[in-house]
Amino acid sequence: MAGPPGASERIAIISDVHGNLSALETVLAHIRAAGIERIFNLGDLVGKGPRSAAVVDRCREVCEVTVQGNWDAAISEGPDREQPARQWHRAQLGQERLDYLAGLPGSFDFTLSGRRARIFHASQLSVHHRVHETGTREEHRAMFSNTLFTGFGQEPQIVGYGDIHTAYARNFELRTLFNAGSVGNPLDIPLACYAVLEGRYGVEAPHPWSLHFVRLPYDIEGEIAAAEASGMPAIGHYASELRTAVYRGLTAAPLTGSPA
Ligand SMILES: [Mn+2]
Repeated sequence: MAGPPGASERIAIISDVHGNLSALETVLAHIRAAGIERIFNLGDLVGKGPRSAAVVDRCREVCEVTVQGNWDAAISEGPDREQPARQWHRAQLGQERLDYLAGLPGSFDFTLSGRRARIFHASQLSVHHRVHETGTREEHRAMFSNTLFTGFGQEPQIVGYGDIHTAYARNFELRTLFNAGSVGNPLDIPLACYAVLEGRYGVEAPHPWSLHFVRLPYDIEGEIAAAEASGMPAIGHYASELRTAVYRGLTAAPLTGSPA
């Protein structure tokens, strides 16, 4: 249970589930067993994996905050005859879930142990503007600025994001930038990943806080079997990414270019 108001508590930050229900259930069981009650979701609930509808339903049950990802936006935008994979995912989801995905906010601000924190999917500019760990100092600094996309609250000192499916954290210029990695489509280590922020939620005064990452083995072959049974398009790319954590855009095989 959550402690008394102002007590230290943990927030699980999950991201990029991408329709991988096997990985999501493994992560949620771990979060539950750890006694973590708050779950924030950095988006890309859908696409790539076979069970986007079940993932959306599960995330709506358990996530206190969910921001929109680039796949959530692209798939919910509307039908596109040029992209059969998107059509397939739209058909699985149905209109009510598509409307939910289209209506998700872009970013969310909160305070933790006296630090102002902000989460969004990809960057301060949009769900489609990608910033890598190897980006420039200027790109990383800009992640802390206010834009029309983030709104004009107090500028954050902690920024957490998803999108690149690669977990990392770095401190510079009195700020902390972290990426929560990916639950369902990790492209660094082929283990489901989530981040944990611990501190006093909503408390303006300085107190101890911490950030760490959790990596979990899950049933990759079971997930691939579910994808095969579903008749999902681009299953070869999906299976390869789950097994190897190598992005489809970096393989030599002919590709049906899909963004992370
Ligand atoms: Mn993604």
